[in-house]
Amino acid sequence: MGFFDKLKAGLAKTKKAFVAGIDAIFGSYRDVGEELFEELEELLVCSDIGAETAMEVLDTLRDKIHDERITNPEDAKNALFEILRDMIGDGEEIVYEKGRMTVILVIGVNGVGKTTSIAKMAYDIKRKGKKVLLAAADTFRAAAIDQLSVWADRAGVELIAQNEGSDPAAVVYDAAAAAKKRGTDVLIIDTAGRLHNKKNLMNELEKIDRVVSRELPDAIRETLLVLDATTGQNAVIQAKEFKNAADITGLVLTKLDGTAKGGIVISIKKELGIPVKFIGVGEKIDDLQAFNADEFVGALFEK
Ligand SMILES: Nc1nc2c(ncn2[C@@H]2O[C@H](COP(=O)(O)OP(=O)(O)O)[C@@H](O)[C@H]2O)c(=O)[nH]1
Ligand SMILES: [Mg+2]
Repeated sequence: MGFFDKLKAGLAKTKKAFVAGIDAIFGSYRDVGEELFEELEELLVCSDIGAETAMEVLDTLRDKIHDERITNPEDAKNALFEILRDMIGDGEEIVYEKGRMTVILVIGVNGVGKTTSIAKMAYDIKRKGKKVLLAAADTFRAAAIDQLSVWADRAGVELIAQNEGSDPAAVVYDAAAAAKKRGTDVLIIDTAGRLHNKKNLMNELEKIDRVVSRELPDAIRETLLVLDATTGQNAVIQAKEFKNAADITGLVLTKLDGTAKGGIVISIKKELGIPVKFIGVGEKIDDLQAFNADEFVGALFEK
């Protein structure tokens, strides 16, 4: 399956729940009046863009309909899609520079898809001819280290790990040293998501951050927060917590293929002020895509 088809297939459930609902509403009225707006309000407020964003979208749509003197529902629907498109913002890419290492720290709660996303990223970056090294800084469970190791093999990249229970910052220290020695282009750090409280999480991430800053002072830094799209607005709440603990530079939104809640992509940048950089559309190694707003909108809204 090609890239765009995979995206389309991944968004099929969201399309069915969200876009089909919009289509049905605009298709069932002859003019753009209060009744249509009431139905639309109900759909948007109950969708995963969140109530606040939904109201803002509706206000903007009313203004646009007024300013552009839109009278037929088909034009109004296209105006709505334009508003949603603008809200998504543009995707931002990870920065790579020749001769300069990029360090990607990957954070997020347990089970959201950190390890799998790291493997997918590593696979893609390696295919582009760059040298990738993984650091297994989720040291809570031996299984987590094993899992990353299996994925590293699949992606064909090297891994730095220590034993279960070792200090994550020590793993990162080892990885930084190895990366320098081996001429690594991209170092990706897997972290644990099961830290008991916010203070703990903050300390852990700060410690890792200090090690990277000290050992790799010239590196380009990225901190990606992984969010599980199937959790809808809860993902937004999680992100707000993590924002207090780290300088997040981008989001990875996983499991879009398994959910009708893909509408979250529309509001997430507005709500958090952080761009979505990758989306996960399946469990296989090539099922992570750099986020591109136009492609996303195309896959979601086009027939
Ligand atoms: N369907 C689907 N499953 C995913 C995706 N990303 C991750 N998963 C699954 O989510 C589960 C947890 O992933 P894992 O990487 O171990 O999460 P971690 O605890 O954050 O490291 C695994 O079963 C993955 O296969 C995705 O984009 N789509
Ligand atoms: Mg993991």
